[in-house]
Amino acid sequence: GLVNVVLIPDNGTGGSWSLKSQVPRGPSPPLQFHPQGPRFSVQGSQVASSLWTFSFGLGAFSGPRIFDIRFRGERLAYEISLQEALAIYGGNSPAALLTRYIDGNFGMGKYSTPLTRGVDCPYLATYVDWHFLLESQAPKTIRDAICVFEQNQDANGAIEVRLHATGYINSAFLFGAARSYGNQVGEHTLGTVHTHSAHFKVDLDVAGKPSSLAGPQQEKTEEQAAFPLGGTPPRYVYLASNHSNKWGHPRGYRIQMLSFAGEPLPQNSSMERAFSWGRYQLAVTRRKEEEPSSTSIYNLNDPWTPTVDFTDFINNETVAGQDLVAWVTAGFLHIPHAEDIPNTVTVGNGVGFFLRPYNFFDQDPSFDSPDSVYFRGDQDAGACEVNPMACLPQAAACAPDLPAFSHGGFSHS
Ligand SMILES: [Cu+2]
Repeated sequence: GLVNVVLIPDNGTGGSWSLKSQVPRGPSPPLQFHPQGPRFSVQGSQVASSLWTFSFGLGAFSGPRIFDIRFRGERLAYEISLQEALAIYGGNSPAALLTRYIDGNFGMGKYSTPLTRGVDCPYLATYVDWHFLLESQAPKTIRDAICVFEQNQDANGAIEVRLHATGYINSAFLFGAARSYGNQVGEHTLGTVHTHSAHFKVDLDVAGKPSSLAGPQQEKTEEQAAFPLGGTPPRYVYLASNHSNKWGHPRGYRIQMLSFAGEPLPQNSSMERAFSWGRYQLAVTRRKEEEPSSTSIYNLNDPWTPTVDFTDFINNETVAGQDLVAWVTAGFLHIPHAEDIPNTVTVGNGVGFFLRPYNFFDQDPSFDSPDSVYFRGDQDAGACEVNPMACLPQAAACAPDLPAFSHGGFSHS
């Protein structure tokens, strides 16, 4: 037969894939800084502020995770961690339609790269190196792998977990009926349709106690506490301790999801069990030492007989009054379009969930926040003693003393 050869010129930094700007530089962007110094500290892997404390880390394969999350000294969660990220592609060529990334196998920690100061995180964020020992006799370091900064210190006791997709899209050579599987985004390039799904472990310890499922539905078994994608989402789900607030309601934390995920593959696909967690928007199971993770790094090597099949966690065991773990799926459909070139933007491509106090307190705890601003009509709002905002022009009169820019390089392990 005949092969149609198309020559793609290498235009270097002039190519459509290049991130090198072709326009002159403009004025500097706004800068976040702390007029009276940072209000949190980072020591080793511990973060502490006046309201929140937690430990953080990076799983070499599973990625970001935080532990022992406390609000005003009271523990809310033992662990909140990413478990897996998945992308399933379609297309009109074998290479495109067989592409299925199960990122934990590659290593979401291992493939971290140094964050760029002032670009990936605020300039004055605290940047923390990550050390790891993997596939080597000597430890390695990824500089500035994690950043910590105060953006919105939730004095109301809420925690937000959010994941954004960005970077270069997976694309395919454009031919035939390609446009049925995405958009043309370059001269010979099809941006291929795909799903993004991520799975999170949420091991709540509401008020330091093992937490049980509560809410209008009062589920009885793990089976009943698993909510399939496409089914009616639970409008109110919260985990509660057996202690009550002042008003006699169980002290709880509500899980509020923000996701547009669909089922990654139909359940009759022979590979689907490798990421069967994708069947559920939320599942609540009993906490077990032998069920530490909803996936395995080996699931990509043998998706037909996966090492960990999440559906095995869900059986007829009762969840009432037990120590429970919530497993949350967040994702969205991505049909790449012209604006995904050269890189997918983070804006609008974020999904995740909130953990919000639900009768956990006797009233909104931000009422006790030292950040509160309160003045009356008969007061001078321009006086620093009356209104803390009026102190800022003085406190923030000098430009901050910024650390010199340095960069940790482009390597990943
Ligand atoms: Cu995508």
